[in-house]
Amino acid sequence: MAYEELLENNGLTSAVLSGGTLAVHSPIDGAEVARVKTHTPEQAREIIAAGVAAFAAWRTVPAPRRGEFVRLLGNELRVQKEALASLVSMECGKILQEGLGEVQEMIDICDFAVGLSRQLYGLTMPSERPGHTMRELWQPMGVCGVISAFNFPVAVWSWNAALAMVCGNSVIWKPSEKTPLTALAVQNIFEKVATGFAEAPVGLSQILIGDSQIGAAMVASEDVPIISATGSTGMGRSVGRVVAARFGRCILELGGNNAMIVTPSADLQMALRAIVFSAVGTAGQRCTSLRRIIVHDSVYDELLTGLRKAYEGLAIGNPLDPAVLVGPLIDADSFERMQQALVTAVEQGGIVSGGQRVLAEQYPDGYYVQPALIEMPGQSDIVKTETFAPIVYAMKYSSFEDAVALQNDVPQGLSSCVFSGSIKETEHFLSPRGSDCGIANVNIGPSGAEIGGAFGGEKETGGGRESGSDAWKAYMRRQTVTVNYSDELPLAQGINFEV
Ligand code: UN1
Repeated sequence: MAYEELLENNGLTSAVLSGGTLAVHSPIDGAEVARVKTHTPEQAREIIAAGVAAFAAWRTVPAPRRGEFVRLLGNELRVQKEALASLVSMECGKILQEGLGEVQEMIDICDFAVGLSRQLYGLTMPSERPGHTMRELWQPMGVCGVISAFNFPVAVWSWNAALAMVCGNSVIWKPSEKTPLTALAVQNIFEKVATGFAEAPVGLSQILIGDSQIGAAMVASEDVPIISATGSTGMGRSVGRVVAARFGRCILELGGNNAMIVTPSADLQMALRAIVFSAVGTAGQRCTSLRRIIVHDSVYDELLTGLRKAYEGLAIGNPLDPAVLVGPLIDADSFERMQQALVTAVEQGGIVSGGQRVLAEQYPDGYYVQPALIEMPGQSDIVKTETFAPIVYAMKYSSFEDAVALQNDVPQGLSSCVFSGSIKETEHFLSPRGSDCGIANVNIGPSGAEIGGAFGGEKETGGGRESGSDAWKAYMRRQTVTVNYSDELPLAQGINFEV
């Protein structure tokens, strides 16, 4: 399908896109697909002001009505699922199956948020004073700024926006400069739903398009009490500092360096399938991608032989072709960083298979690679570094304690997993002496989390949690309330203070 048709199916006609300056390229072939208009600093201020005004109205709409709005948004996403997923594939290069999965995650979080809109529960607690009650209220916060990365160009917005909106907040979304088209497509869907919903104020969710300076204006603004940022650890470090300096709240979802431990009792066929999906899926460009395998000596050769074979048979190519499993890297810079990592790995004792560019004749400006499998003598610096590409480092272990220590001995702490048939090993992995990550899986890979659980990780991953469980609490402020319905004024702790 021609790119123009993909755009038009998402309401992005040439009239909508004309006059812009931000060039958007498809990683499929490097072709310039569109030029998108960017916002000026003045417009960024107006957008923030509109977000503040929208919040003032939205917070008074009852939460279940806010949920009804999100329900309608989920329904519209169902209608647009194929069209939006194809655009996601075209703009960020993930295969269509994964594009469809990404839009499904949006639908799932909308469903979750609808139920949540009737369950923003606070606790009640007994007061120590006679004739008093105590309870907690969860109140809306204000504007929630969302910064998203190219690799999940639409789902990350929805994990934040669906929760933020049922919690009574307004939203401003700064998408990656590499993927503004999918953001505009989502904004079209949002506006269609908002136009038909009387209580939805203008500016309930807006987009802010531009470079990191435009993002910085939002990050620095005292009118944006929550910043939820997904991306590199470097980005998170600078965003986190600025937000902390103004006592704002950050939800950071940064780099991962996710490992799998494969023990002697593991189902090796299952482990192999999980490794391939999580290491080469999205061309290794998920924050949850598998980057390290820590394999017991006794099964190492068998597993590696199987993996090499599976890697040789991988279908690499146009992500819109249903037979393809591995699409392109996002751009030339990403390819260069991958090649540099391969060189460094060899310097540090690694033995590399794969990693080379493929399909260069067919796509001179598209960066397709054979996923790399690198055997490492130990966990050297390059293994501790997140390279956003399909590279998996393989290391051996002999004692399970050592394997867990190796898995934890990296700066990042997002996702982790163990393949084992031994309850002693799997429970050790899930114990306080086990994985130090935000996500710890048994007999499944580190990527592809469901929205029902809280998503995020520790250490350099930033500590934030999005999506399911009680992650919604990060989008609200907790208010402790004490009411005196008696005729006396007793003081807590039995203090006597007669005036
Ligand atoms: C990301 O790469 O930023 O668990 C998020 C997963 C997806 C989310 C990835 N549900 O792989």
